[in-house]
Amino acid sequence: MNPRLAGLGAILLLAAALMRPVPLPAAGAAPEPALGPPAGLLANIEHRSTVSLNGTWHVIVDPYDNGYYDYRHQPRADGFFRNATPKDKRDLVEYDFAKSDTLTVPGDWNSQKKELFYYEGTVWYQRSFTYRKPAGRRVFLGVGAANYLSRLYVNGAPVCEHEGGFTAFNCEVTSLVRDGENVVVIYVNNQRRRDAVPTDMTDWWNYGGLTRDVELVDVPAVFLEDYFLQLRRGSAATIEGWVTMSGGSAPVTVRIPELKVEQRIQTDAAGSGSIRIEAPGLERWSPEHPRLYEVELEAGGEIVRDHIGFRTVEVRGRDILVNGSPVFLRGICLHEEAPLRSGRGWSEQDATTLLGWVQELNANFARLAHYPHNRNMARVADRTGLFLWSEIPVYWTIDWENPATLANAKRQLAEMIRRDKNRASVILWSVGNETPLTPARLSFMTALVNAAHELDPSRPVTAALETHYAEPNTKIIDDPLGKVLDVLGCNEYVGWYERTPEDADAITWKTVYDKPLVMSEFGGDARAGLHGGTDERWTEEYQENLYRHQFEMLNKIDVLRGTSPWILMDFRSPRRVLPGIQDNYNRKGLVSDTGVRKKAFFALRDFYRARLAGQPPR
Ligand code: GCB
Repeated sequence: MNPRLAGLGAILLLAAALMRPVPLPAAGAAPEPALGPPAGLLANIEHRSTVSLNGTWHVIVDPYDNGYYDYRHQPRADGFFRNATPKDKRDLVEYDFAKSDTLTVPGDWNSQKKELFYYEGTVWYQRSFTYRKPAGRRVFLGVGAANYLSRLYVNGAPVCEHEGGFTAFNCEVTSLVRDGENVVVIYVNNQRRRDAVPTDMTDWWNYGGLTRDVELVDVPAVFLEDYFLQLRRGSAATIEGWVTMSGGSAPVTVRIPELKVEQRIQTDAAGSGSIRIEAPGLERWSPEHPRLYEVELEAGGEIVRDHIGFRTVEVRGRDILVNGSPVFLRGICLHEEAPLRSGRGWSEQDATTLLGWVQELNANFARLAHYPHNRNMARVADRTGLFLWSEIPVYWTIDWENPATLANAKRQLAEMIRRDKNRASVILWSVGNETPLTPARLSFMTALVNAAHELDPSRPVTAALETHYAEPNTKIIDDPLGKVLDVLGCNEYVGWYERTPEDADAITWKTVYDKPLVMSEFGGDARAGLHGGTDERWTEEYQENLYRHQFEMLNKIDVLRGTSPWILMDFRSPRRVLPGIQDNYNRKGLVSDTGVRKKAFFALRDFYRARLAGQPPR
């Protein structure tokens, strides 16, 4: 067993232990401050025994947080989470979920109701469900994402609180759910805050709400909570990893039927155990051959099934090696913006459409900007064969000196890694985007890089850096953060925010690091259907010309090992207000928000085709 993997197991166990729910007071007692943190995240929740709570929820829009605080700004014992109804004719209850409006879950509220388009504040979600409580089993309420701050209540009792709008969490509700009718109330608040992650200024729409699946999952009293399985670095057939049980220790059997291998391990007193399986004949996963194996993990009287691809990824000198061979990442960035309709994307269909467009570009890589995307993205990428870069929303100017902000960023990093660590498609964890060169930021970001390495020693860590001119025509990458990164990401906007597209021809690049570079952003805006000269901003011709000059420049960078221009599809941003052109959309997409491919789409497709054919990319 790789000792660093053993370290990962220990860290995740510790994190899981720290994240146990606190004991809950009975309904009727003062509810605050009883909202504990979530439980440890159950790996692969989607393939366990679940009951979906997706669908129609009643909602109360509460801009003054009146359902949470009293008029002295104290948390109310009789908040909306009680889901109260008047006991008699005299009783005063000033809300009524049953008569309130509804929203569909999953889904952001902004794109569902015109009056909520710009709304940033609190919305209370409520729904009832009939449940048959499975005997002897533990029950968890799982939320794929709630942007940004959420508080969960079941049958009037507090369950847990979660901060962060793009990561999954689950909370134990075993003692709160009952046979028959149950009610779940979820408070969701998407107010932007200076000290939050992300902070109050971004270039994307702050879609609020229960934006991903909500489900109940039931597991045995002693159950397999988490596991990690991957090829040992440098090996073609040795699978290593670990498992952690919750609620006690129990034997775990790991099986890969197609490879006819099986290992039974006894977990230790803390419920953890390590795995090492020799699997001769294993076919490794790659974009050209996205081979997945059904893996069975049997523990606590049930079998958890997953589909896992096995591959190695490492950095050697200036190269990114996958399965020991150097790769060039032919990529594109994308937001989690729903294709062909507006709003946050969340479904498998959304993932299939977006990643289908990525593959149409002859790409093998997508940078999921600027936060962890929904679980379908990595699943679809695993199946269809795409490398992914997955990022936390440490974006622009975070509150670098605030220890709570760092703790929050670390939590989101751990949640991102915990959910997707078994996905072969994910080859890079990114700890942030375009952060400024200050000492406070350097120590904040370094702490994140170290945390990512500890949590997952199997993958390289990157970040999208900024660059500057060392000489009039020489750009240099010398951000001190580069020292601790495995792969350098770099964003540049030659031809859009600086200089002209043609100026790119004369620009050369230098880096003080002998490491692989991914040009993680470049591009410019074009309104689909707007035509004109190559010197006319906002036209498709301008954007296409910009891409062509970028290709010239990029071809000369010797450490370049990948490109992910900005961006696959136009996306909503309140910063983009130019009437008739932007209309609240960032128009740097190669595809419009209605699915129209712009000229630059085809230019990039040809550039990647040449790269694929092994010709010097043009
Ligand atoms: C950037 C950011 C990205 C923006 C983009 C733009 O550098 O990383 O989030 O949307 O530029 O269009 O300005």
